[in-house]
Amino acid sequence: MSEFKLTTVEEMEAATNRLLETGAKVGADAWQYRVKNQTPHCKFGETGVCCRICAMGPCRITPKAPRGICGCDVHGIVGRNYLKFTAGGAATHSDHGREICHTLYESAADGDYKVKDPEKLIRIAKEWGIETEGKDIYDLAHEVAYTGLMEYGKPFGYQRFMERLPEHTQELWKKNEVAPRAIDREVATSMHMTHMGCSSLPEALIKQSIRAGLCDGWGGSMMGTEFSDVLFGTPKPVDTEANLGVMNADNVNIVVHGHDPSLSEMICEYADDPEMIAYAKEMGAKGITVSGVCCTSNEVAMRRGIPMAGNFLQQENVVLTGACEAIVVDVQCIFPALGPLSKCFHTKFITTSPVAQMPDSEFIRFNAKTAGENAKAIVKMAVENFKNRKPELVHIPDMKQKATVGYSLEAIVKTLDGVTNTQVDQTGTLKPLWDCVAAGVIRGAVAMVGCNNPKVRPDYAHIELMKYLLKHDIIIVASGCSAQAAAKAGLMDKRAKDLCGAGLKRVCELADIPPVLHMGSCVDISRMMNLVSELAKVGGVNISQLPVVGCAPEWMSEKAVSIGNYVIGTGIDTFLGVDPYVSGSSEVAELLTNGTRQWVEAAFTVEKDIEQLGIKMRDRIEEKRAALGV
Ligand code: MSK
Repeated sequence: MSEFKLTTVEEMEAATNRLLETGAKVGADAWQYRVKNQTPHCKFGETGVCCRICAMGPCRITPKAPRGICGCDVHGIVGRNYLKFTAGGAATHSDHGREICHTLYESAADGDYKVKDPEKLIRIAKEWGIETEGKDIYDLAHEVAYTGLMEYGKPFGYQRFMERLPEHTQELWKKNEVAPRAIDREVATSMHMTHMGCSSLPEALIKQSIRAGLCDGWGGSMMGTEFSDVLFGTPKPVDTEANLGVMNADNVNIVVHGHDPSLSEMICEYADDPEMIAYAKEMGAKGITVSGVCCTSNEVAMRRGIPMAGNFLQQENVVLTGACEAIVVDVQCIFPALGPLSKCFHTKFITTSPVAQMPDSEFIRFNAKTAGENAKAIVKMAVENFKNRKPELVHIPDMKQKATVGYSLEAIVKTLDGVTNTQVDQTGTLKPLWDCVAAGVIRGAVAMVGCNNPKVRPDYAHIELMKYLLKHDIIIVASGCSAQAAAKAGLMDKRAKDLCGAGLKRVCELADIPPVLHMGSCVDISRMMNLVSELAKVGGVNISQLPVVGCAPEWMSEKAVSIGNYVIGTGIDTFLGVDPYVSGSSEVAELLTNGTRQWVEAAFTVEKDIEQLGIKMRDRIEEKRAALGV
């Protein structure tokens, strides 16, 4: 076995700089330059004190002008902005979930989309009280999908998945009026509350932010995850590779980017088609390589072992290699910059969703009914573009790491079951994990999630925090671009166990796992919610008592704020490395960093010093252990 060495952020930055040199030759723009044009940022926006929800303004709060024209103070303005931000994220994740429900509704035995995990479908149907006996699996799939779609607009009741939670959390949510009702209702109510002349009371606005977040985490996102598993298979551990070196100079390179696996799964399917591979050879290539960026990459990596070319701030890099025949996108986190950038190269920038249409792209409308046809057309377009490549511009950084990914909750239960229980009964629960935590072999867990943000040195916070926590026997579950940062560095290689403290290293050896477990995309943070919920039940404690915290050190999107709200809403303290535009209001900041404990037993910590962020998380985990007496 070759010697194992982590890839450093410095090495990744050097690779990026080399790609920017190619970009300079063809007059390409890049986020690194645009950041310079946009900084320093507007202080009013940055602190959240600018209001433009009506046409009397915009109003900006200063010591000399402490109220807007309507009389709203800074706390109301900051709180409203925060709620709007959350609603944007909850709507986005949940609409992704809705699309997956529709795809499930279109599934058919002879269609492009099939049910790959019927057991999971039956399990969910039973959980939801849907009769399963004697039903054709596709009739059942349609009934479950329809029931899921009704979760968006039902007039009464709470989200069905809420019943997965320990009684204590369910009661707490109902008592404090944060229990999530219909998904569309929570988003619409949030927009109603932030309309001119509605709520300006910080408590009401922050409470609704939690509720809107919870309809995402325990509603739209959870359905997105669960039904993607039903359609495309529940992830199991699988080997893959990560970083730009996964692109292949001899092959047609197709990069999938975005979030919805309905598209990327189909692209992978057709790129594997012998007919398409033969066509690629006819065009002078040796084959077809599909790799991914952002969360759609996580989806296909988890289920198919498709390599991950990079995360959010690496999306322009794949085009800058000069070896990308097509970057195919669906929804979310796609830089509009990819349009003009692709024009500097031979790359086809292919948009596919009516939700994410962009200038300088070729639009091939992707739809569940014509998915196969659409995917074939896209792969063909990429193959035919190989001949347009300019060899003098091709440079793929020789940089990649091995990674084992695919740790769904089901896979974690199965894998960890053998650790402490090998001689006794294998219960198929999280009891072995609880035993490891209670015994202190593992001190606790951190859910590392979220994006890159140029405000933080890209990937540095993710990687350094993970290294620090592993050393202190704190296991990491990761998703989204955080997971990709870990994979690029090598932290998902099982050999990274040597970076762990003695206890965690032993667990990694016994269970044969990497120390950072890849749990999927950003909607898959719902997997983490199910994990803590089950762990609390097994341990006989409340979720908020677990030595577990969430962390998004480089977050940037509205979705991340919605996630943060549902993670604290579920009872898990969450640590952020970027301020969510609330520093302008002492009242809103106090509510988010402390006040929410009265409703959901958890709150945020914002800490921009990455070293301090790590120390604070570890301290919180140890505090929870001490309080539990373990
Ligand atoms: S893709 S939301 S940059 S994690 Fe899910 Fe990455 Fe953040 Fe997008």
